[in-house]
Amino acid sequence: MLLINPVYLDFIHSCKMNLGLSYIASSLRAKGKKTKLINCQLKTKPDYEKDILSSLNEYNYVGITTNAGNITSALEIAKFIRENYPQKKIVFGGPQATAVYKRLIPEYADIVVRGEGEEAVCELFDTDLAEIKGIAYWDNGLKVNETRLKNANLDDLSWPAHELFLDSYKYCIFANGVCAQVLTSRGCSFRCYFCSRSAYGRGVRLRNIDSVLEEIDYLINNLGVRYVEIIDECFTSFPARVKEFCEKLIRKNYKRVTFTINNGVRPDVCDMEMFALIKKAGFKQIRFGIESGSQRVLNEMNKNLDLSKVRPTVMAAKKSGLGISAYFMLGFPGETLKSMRQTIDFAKSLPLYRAMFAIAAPFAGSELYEIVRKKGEFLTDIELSSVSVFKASSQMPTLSAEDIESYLKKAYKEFYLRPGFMLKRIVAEGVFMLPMILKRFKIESKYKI
Ligand code: B12
Ligand code: SF4
Repeated sequence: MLLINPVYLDFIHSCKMNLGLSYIASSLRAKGKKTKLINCQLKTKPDYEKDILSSLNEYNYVGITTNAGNITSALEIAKFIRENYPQKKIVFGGPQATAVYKRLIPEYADIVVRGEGEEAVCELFDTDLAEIKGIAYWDNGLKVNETRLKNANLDDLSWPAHELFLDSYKYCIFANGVCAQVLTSRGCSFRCYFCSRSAYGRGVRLRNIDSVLEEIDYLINNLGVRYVEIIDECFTSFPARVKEFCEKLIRKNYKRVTFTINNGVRPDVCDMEMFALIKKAGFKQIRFGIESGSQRVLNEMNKNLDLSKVRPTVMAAKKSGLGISAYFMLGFPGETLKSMRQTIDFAKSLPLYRAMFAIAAPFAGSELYEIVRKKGEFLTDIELSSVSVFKASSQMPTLSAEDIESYLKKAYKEFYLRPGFMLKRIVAEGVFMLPMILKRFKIESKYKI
C-alpha cells in the first residue's frame, strides 16, 4: 500500500511526522505487505505529485491519512490520483475521514477505515469488503459495516514504523536533535466538548511500560533519536504508572536525551512529587491544557477543571525545574470579550515560557461541532476543508469572528512582547536566547498576527 501523509494547512508544530501512518505501515509490514510512504510535508507539490505517479505503478492501494488540519490537501491528492490512475483503490483513514466518511465516498475515497486501522487495513487485501468491520465503502451505494472494537491490547500491536519518518524527525524546529513521538496509551476518559473523539471514542488503554521503554531504547540506540515527545492524551492521569515509567527511565541513564510531555496535560492530575520524578527522569518541559481563564467557560466546555488548582500546580511544576508552557483557546460559544480578556490575563500571570493561543474550532467528531451546527454558524465547510486554529471557522450570534481574531492577536502580542518576560528569559537562559525568543514569537505569530 502506498501511504500518503498530506500537507498541513499551517504547520508550525515541531515534527512533520504521523504516528497513525507509522502504526498502519508496521501492521501491514508484519503481514508481509509492501509499503512505501510519501511524506508530502517534506516536498513541493510538483515533487510529491511526481513521486506519487511513479510509485503508483507498484501499488494498487493508496492509503491517505486525514485530520482536521490536512483534509484539504488529502482531497487534492485523492483527486489527482483519480485523474491519473482511476483504477487504483483509495483508502482514507484518520479522525477526519472517520467523522465525515459519508462525504468522501465515492468521490474521493473507495474505502474509509473508521477508527483505529491496524487490523482493518490488513484485511482489505484478503477479505470480502462486506465482512470487514469498521469500514465504509461504495458498492452500488454507500455501505457502512459494523463498528470495529478498538484494539483491546495495545501490546499486541507492532511498534510504529518510526524509521519511515526519520527524515521529518530532523526538521523538528523545537528539538535539539532527531525527534520522535511515542504513545504509551490511547484514549481519554474526559469529555471536553471541543475534543474530537471520532477515532478513539472514550476510555483509556495502557501499554506495558517495559514495551514502551524498549521502543524508546530502540529509538535512541538504533535511530539516533535525541528528543522524545510523549503524546498521550492522559499520560499523567495514572500517577503510579508515571512513577514506574520514570523510575525505570532513570535507571536507563540516557545521556543528552530530552523528554517532553507535549499534549495539554490536565493541571489537576499531577503534583509536586510527580514533577520532581519527571524532571529527574530527563523531562525538560511539560505543556498544560488550561484552555480558559474563566471558570464559567471551563465549566461550559465540560473540561471539569477547577481553575483555582491551576496556579498552584503550575508553580509546583516550575519549582521542580521543568519548563512550563500551556495551551489556551479563545472564542468558545458563550465566550464574551470579558472572558477572553480573563484568559489572556491569566496566561500572562503564570510563569510560562511559552503560551499557545488558538481559536476554538468545531472539529468534525466533536460535541462543539454539534453546538455550532444547532446554534451558530460555520464560516467554512469544516468537514472538507482544513481548519486553521488561528482563524475563526465559526461564530455564534453573541460573538463575532472579528472579535475572536482580534483577541487572538492581542493574546500573542501581550504575552510575548512583554519587556519583563523577555528579560526573565534572557536572565534565565542567557543573552544568546534573545534571537530564540524572537524567533519563537515569529513562529507563534506567523499565522496569527
Ligand atoms: C500528536 C497530535 C498532533 C501533533 C502531530 C500530528 C500528527 N503527527 O499527525 C501536532 C501537535 C502537530 C498536532 C496538530 C494538530 N492537531 Co493533533 N493530535 C495529536 C494527537 C494527540 C495524537 C495523534 C496520534 O499520533 N495519534 C495516534 C495514532 C496511532 O492515531 P491516529 O493518528 O488517529 O491513527 C489511527 C487511526 O486514525 C487510523 N488511521 C490514521 N490514518 C490512517 C490512514 C489509513 C490509510 C488508514 C487505513 C487508517 C488510518 O489508524 C491509526 C492507527 O490506529 C491526536 C489525538 C489522538 N488521540 O489521536 C490529536 C488530533 C489528531 N489532532 C487534532 C487536531 C484538530 C489538530 C490540529 C488541526 C489542531 C491544532 N491545534 O492546530 C493540528 C493540525 C496541524 C495543523 N497545524 O494544521 C484532532 C483531529 C480532529 C479531526 N477531526 O481531525 C485530534 C484527534 C485531537 C482531538 N481529539 O480533537 N496534533
Ligand atoms: S481535551 Fe484532553 S482531557 Fe479533554 S477530552 Fe480531549 S484528550 Fe481528554
